[in-house]
Amino acid sequence: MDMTQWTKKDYMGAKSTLCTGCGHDSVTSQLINALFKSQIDPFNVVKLSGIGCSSKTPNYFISKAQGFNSIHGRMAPLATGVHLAHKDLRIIGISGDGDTASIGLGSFIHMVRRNIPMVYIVENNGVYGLTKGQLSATADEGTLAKSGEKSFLQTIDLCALAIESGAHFVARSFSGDSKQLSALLSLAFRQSGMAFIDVISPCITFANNEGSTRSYDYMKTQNEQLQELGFIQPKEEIKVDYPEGEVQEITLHDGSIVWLKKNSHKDHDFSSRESALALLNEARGSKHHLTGLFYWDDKAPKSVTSNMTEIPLAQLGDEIRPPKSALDEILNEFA
Ligand SMILES: Cc1ncc(C[n+]2csc(CCOP(=O)(O)OP(=O)(O)O)c2C)c(N)n1
Ligand code: SF4
Ligand SMILES: [Mg+2]
Repeated sequence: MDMTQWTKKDYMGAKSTLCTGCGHDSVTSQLINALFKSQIDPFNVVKLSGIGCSSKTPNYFISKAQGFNSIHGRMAPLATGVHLAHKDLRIIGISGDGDTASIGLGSFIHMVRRNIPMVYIVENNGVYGLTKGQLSATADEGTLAKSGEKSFLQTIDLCALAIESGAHFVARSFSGDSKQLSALLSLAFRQSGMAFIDVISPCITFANNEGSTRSYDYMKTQNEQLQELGFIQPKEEIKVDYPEGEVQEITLHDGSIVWLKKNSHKDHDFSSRESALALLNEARGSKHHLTGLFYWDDKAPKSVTSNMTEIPLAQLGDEIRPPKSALDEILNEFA
């Protein structure tokens, strides 16, 4: 395929109907950028979601792709089914914190265990935006909802849970950090297994109040980046001025380059599950939102379909039917 076959327009979708300033729209913009830069075949994409403002967003990118807006919390089993039926399709799933961390939690964990190849994005605002801002299970302890309700329960950290459940690529970003988010998305599109990105995405209408730990103001002061992250596509000219020392440069199989400059957590080894979990555990107690690439094992195990036929199940024809001679043989046994 010609590397510049697709234009940015090929990745556009319908006009967003979300509230102006919603973080989810920024995620969509970076998704379109990363898809375009990665020259993903739009006709080979399947967009999946559950229910929520976040789950509406697949409608706002790649109109040319196929899509299925499912029921609340059921994106994970849907993705598993899509992959089983047609393992050659590229799955992009968009979910919300309510969708994934509450009603869909059980199926999410099992989908991660099965390593269903897809890019799984949670647009995490700590509230149920669509149903008027109730606190979700990812709301930080002590955060204040617009209604005045204070969260007193421990938060569910979806990144830690994904690592614990066996994910091989786990990162967190902020919808307002276009550089970090687009680099992480571009990297996620190169993973052969499941790539999980939790994006803190403020709800301007129900979680942008004083006392909320997911408001734009809060994120501006409390976003702590694990590493500075850059991504260079195979045919791009490399003109990044690498700072001296502390830079990890990784060349991927297709020639693209990822560079990571360690920031505050100099000892973090992103290839170590233990190190990633310890880091997330430590961050949970602090007031900061730690963003970056937490865990990446590029030798990901195979997915559930690895031992299946090369031809996608949906395209199997006569191969799955026993030939007439085999049926005759069985019938003759009863003759
Ligand atoms: C089975 C079921 N239970 C409850 C609802 C109501 N409901 C719709 S969206 C939603 C939560 C959405 O929150 P989230 O997934 O975080 O998305 P956001 O709107 O915040 O982006 C709920 C509880 C539903 N649609 N279906
Ligand atoms: S209610 Fe919140 S999450 Fe939903 S579209 Fe508006 S700002 Fe976004
Ligand atoms: Mg939400």
